[in-house]
Amino acid sequence: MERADTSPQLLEFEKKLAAYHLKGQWQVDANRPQNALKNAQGNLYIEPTPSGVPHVWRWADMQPFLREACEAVPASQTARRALVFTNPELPRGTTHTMISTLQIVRPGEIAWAHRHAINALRLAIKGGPDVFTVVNGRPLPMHPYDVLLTPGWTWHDHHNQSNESAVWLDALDVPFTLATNQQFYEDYGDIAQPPARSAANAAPADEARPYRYAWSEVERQITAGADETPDPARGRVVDYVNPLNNGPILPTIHVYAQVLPPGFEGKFCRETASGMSFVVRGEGRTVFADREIDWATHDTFVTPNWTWLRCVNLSKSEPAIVIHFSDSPILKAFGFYRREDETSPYAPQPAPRAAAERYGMEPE
Ligand code: 1HN
Repeated sequence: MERADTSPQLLEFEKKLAAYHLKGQWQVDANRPQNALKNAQGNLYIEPTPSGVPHVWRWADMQPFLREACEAVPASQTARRALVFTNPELPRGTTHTMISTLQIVRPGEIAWAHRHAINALRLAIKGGPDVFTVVNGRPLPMHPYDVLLTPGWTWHDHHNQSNESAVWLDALDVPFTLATNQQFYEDYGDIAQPPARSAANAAPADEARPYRYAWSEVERQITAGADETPDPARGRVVDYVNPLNNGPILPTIHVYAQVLPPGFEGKFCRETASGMSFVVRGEGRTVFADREIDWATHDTFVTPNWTWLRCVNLSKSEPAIVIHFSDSPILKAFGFYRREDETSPYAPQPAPRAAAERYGMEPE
């Protein structure tokens, strides 16, 4: 932004400040991004600019890449054979705080043991009893849609002792870890942890804390709540909860399953949290102010922070189930979290098609 009315005296003063590694706040204000919203005086942010854009990575497109990754990337080459979903409008990351990656482990392979400050979880897509992750010495099976946690600084190695490739979605707080400059990392040394856990590796609350959230249990909760009224924006929500504190299952990432009933047409909402959504089953659409994203089973899509959206189940007969990863715990920890619903004066107006349907008109 051009600065108006800059007197020679002010410029001289700023030069003097610079020699002492000082800057006036008035100078900092002048360096905001062009698209940031300003107050009437044009000199303050009034709300966040979304980081990155909505985008979908389609399962149908990913499958050949996973196959090719197995040929092109030998297990010895990398700790993890994982494809990083990179937001088209961000220098790194799926959102500005989180990444998700699609990982494949071939029969007989071990993704070697390591630990890092990064908090991470896995959502199994193709797995079974012979696919497992060892977390701080505890082997945990990865059945389809199970969620496994590797909280920061827990040792973890992944094993595939089945006859088919195992595939899962990772969700990690990598960009947040980098932004706060906390990227500690350590190799275990051996390729895998010994079967019996070592007390030296255990975090204090380790025994009590679950590292595995079985899909069978989430499905049970979904069925048990079938009669509950859906939230107007998100559908029916089943939160994943840490039983030790009733909080989110990772310090930085909250997970919930969304069930959109057949024909569900959600209301617009926006929140300061950014998110990544994995489609367990069904076909739907997420409507943003400037675009629509259609999604289907096993697709992953990103919902940037402070972005108006509403979700639609395109099927009139089947529910759609989506697992959502949100960075809301980071925001809630510091009182930053905000949400607005469709009653906000800033909410997008209904699309012409919806308006036409509502008033029984023909769309133009
Ligand atoms: C990681 O440790 C895993 O443990 C997967 O499976 C993806 C992406 C970035 C940094 C560490 C894993 C990762 C990762």
